[in-house]
Parts: sequence; C-alpha cells; structure tokens
Amino acid sequence: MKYFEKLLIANRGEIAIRVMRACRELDIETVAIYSDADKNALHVKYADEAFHVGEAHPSKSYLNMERILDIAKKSGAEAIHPGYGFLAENYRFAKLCLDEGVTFVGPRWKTIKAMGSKIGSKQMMREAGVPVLPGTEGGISSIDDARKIAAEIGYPVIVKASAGGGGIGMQIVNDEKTLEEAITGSQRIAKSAFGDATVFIEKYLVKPRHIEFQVLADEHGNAVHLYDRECSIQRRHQKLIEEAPSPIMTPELRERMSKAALRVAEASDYSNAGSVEFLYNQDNFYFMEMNTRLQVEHTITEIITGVDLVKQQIAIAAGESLTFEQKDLSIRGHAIECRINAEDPLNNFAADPGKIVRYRSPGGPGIRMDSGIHMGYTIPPNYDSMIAKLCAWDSTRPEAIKRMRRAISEYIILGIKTTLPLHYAIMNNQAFVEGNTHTHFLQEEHIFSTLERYKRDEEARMQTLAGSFDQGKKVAAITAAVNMYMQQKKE
Ligand code: MV4
Repeated sequence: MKYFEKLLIANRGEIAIRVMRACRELDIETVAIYSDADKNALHVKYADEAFHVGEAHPSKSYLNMERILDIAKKSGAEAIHPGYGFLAENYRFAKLCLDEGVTFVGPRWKTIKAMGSKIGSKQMMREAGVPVLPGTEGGISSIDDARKIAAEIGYPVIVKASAGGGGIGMQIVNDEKTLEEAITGSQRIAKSAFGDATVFIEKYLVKPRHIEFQVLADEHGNAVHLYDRECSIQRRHQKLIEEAPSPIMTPELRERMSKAALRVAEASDYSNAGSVEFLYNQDNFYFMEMNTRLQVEHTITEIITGVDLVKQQIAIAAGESLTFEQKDLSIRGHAIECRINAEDPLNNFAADPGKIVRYRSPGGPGIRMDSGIHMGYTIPPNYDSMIAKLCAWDSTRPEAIKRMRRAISEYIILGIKTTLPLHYAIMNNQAFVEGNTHTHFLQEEHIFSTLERYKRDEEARMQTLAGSFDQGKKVAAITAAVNMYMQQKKE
C-alpha cells in the first residue's frame, strides 16, 4: 500500500536525505527543492526530481511558502515534509498547505500555533494537570505585579519571551534590583526578534537536565511515547550531544514523565511526531515546551526502539492508524548522537564553511551516519553549520561511549574545522562517562582545556610533518591534527 505517490521535501542537507530514504523504502517518489547555494548538494542528486526554488537567502528559497507550494503542484506532489527548521513549525505554512489541498506532514496547524506560544502552551498544560514551573500565569502586566510574583516564588527567576525560542530574550534575575531592567530588556529583544513583546516570569532552576519524550499520535486519537532522550549538553542553546535513554532514568520516573508527555499530546489534540521537553531537577520535572516537528535527534530514538519515525510520520499524514500500541514498544540498548558542525570549538564556535578536501566516514557495528556532505563538497556559508550526525549504539551506555570514541577516531574530515575533537574530548570526560550531564556541562567541565591540549600536541606534530601536508590548500590544522592524534594515541 502506498501512502502517497509523490512527496516534496521542503528542506536541504542531511534531513532532506533522511526523509527521501524513507520515501524510497515506501515507493514514494521524491521532489527536492534547492537554492542557488545548493545546486551541487547531495539532496538534489538523491531526489527523483529537483526544482530550483530561489536565491541562497532562506527567505528567498526554503522559507518561500508560495513558491514551494507552486512547485508541489507543478510536480504533482501530494504531500510536503518540512524536515526541521525552516517551515517545520510555521503554522501559517501548515494552514496554507491545507487550504491548497497538499498534505502537510506534521501536526494540525492549530496545534502548531498553540504550541508556538510559551505562555499559552504552559497554561494549557497547567490546566491539564502537567507539572509546570511556578511563575506568572500569563504575560507580565506590570512591574509591580512582576515584583510580587518574583518575591512569592523566590529568586532566582527567569524572564522569557512568550514567542521565544533558542534562548532569545531569556534573562536570569538574581534579585529584585535587576528585575525591572531584565523585563524591559527582554521585552525589547522579544519585540524585535518575534514582533511580540510578551514576556513572562518563572522560577529559575540553576543546573537542570533537559529531558524530552518522543511521542507519536495518529489522527484517530491513538498515541504512544517512544521513551526519553537526554539533551543537556548544549552550547548557546544548540544541542551538541544527545543520548537515549537518559542516563538518570528509572522505571518509576519514566512512568511519571511518560504519562505527563502523553497528557501533553492529548491536551493539545496532537497528531504526527512530536517531542515534549521537560526540565528535570532533584526528582521533579516540569513541562517546558513541545516541539511540533521531527527533531534532529530522532535518530537515537529510532535506534533504541526500532521504529522508523519518518515512515510513521508519512503513514499518519496519510490518515493511517498506528499499527502498534505502547505495550509493543521497548528499549534496546543505548544510543548517543554527536552533532558534527562546521565550526571551530576553540574559537567560540565560529562557523567554518568551505571545501572538504579529504573525507572518510566511520562505519561498522552499531554506527549510523546521517550527513549531506562528501569529499570535494563545498559547504555553503548560508545555512546552519550542522553537517553530519554520528550515532553510536551498543547494548549498554559504557559500551556505546566506547563505540562512539572508536567511530570518531575513524572519522576524517579535512579542509574545515569541525566539532569532532570536542566530541572526542566529551566522550573522554569523566563526568560525561558517569552520566553527570546538565545544562551547564560545557562551562563547568574544562572541556576546552582538554581541546587546547589536543591542539598543542598536534601543532608540534604538524610542524615536523609540515612538508607532507603542504598542498597549498586550506587544510585545517586542528581537524587534521586531532584526527591523527586520535588514531595514534588514546587518552
Ligand atoms: C530554563 C532554565 C532554568 N530554569 N527555565 C534554555 C532554552 C529554553 N528552551 C529554555 N532554557 C532554559 N530554561 C527555567 N525556569 C534553563 C534553561 C537553559 C537550558 C535548558 C535546556 C538546555 C540547555 C540550557 C542551557 C541554558 C539554560
């Protein structure tokens, strides 16, 4: 049975290819779109058909709703998968698809809209009996009101933008003296970033864990969860490493949190794939937000459950009922994902796009690679710097870590700087090995001094080997060096 004849992927890079892989297995023809910057991109070659969508700037290409719908119609695609980012959580696009008779592979537009408001979704979940952090119930109405509530819940508090994302407009407030300026600052940033100055206050947790639950819901009221992921290791609100399941999860905690996650799905009339984010602290957890999309880290959930989330998304969008129940699901082993970004971790994660002059990706038992890059490919400077996802699975967490170290040591990317050495340092960090991760892990764990040491050792090596590496090309010393270092001697 075919869910659709043809599907358009409104995205680029590794996630476009990921979705196309599911389509190929489902005998669905694929339509790629590409910008001026992506004429030579792998997702264009992988697709059955590809259409130019516009200029490099996202607003002229991957965010151009009308043009994308025109291409869907012209090509005969019956459905659009948005991937993540770009239009994935844009309720206007989901609604436009519905109005134009094209199936949007994702939740109902009203659900996307409701979850786009932090205040609204928090209120909805409070009413549904899901734990939320204490704070203002709606937006801040006056400074006096804010002072009163902050005093009630106790400092530190955090000011957040209701329309916010990625930590934009977030301000931590340690005492009443700085509350007013934090609120006005947050309002100003929220207004300019989202066109909505609404902010709210809640209790600030100093070093929480970020734990999320994957859910799948069909359009007929059936829903399951696919367990938890730990996503605490982040830099500037971008995740770097995720694992499934969370190292601190117990059967009892999982029972409580998964029930809450399913209540979130039910209360929001959810359909398709989504994830429910919680902050966890001292055996308590609190609903943060729901991501109404397929996430980057869906891979590790697929690995431990054996469920292909993209195929499920497509089946659900075609109106199918889930073919399994909660009791049919279980966790097998442990999976870790490293997000490989074209960035210099020793220079404040500055983006480093450019040509990949040498490339060898890891493989073997328990390794999954999702990437949109290859030898000779030039990474354009116009988009997100994530270029590959390296996932390692094994039957236990310690073994999965060892397998990830082994895979990183096989991985060669020359020509650009990447976060690979940082991942290697984290995989060898004692706190990480013990499962002690939290949202301030990178700041506290002296990872960067380990990296500096890798770099120093290798720069010395590079000096002696300079001749053999001088190709008159831009060869990124640190990536090359660390790759070699890792193959020669382990920590
Ligand atoms: C918080 C918090 C502590 N207490 N809210 C960061 C992004 C946004 N989604 C929510 N964030 C946080 N909200 C309260 N009440 C700490 C963070 C936070 C964080 C959360 C998850 C992962 C990494 C983080 C890094 C810094 C701050």
